[in-house]
Amino acid sequence: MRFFFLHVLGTEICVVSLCFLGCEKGRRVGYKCYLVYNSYEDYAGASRKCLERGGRMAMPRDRKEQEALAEYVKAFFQPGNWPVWLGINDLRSEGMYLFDDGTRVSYFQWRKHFLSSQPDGGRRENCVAMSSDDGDWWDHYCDRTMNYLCEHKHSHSNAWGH
Ligand SMILES: [Ca+2]
Repeated sequence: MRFFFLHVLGTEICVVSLCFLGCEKGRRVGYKCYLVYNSYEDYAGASRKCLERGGRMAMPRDRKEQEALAEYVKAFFQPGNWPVWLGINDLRSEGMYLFDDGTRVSYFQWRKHFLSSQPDGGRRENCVAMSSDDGDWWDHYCDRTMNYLCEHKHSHSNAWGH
């Protein structure tokens, strides 16, 4: 009975803050929580779905966030290897990568390999996905559909940012 009460209380907190969902199921890193959505969307659809759920697309801003996100995604999909949308694109200007909120990307985790270094899609591929096995980034056609990552504010923090 006590457990049930706590569960109901948690649900009420979730409704008020619009952020608890990510932290109950996903991976907390600092002020934010990453959450995999295991359904197929193109980039624009993934962006819309994250906003509808009170979050936004995942935007790993530094090495610490990138490494935590990569570890979470690998554990979620293993032993498979799947691309997962991040909130990063160069739609506005080729080669200038912006997060989905319009801020500049300064930390990158492009795949570097002698056979296929990324990004390699030029003006054709302008949206970025993480591969689930190693966390490396690849540019893709934005209308490709794949699983996606949202980030949610940790409970009780009102603002995005560090
Ligand atoms: Ca591009």
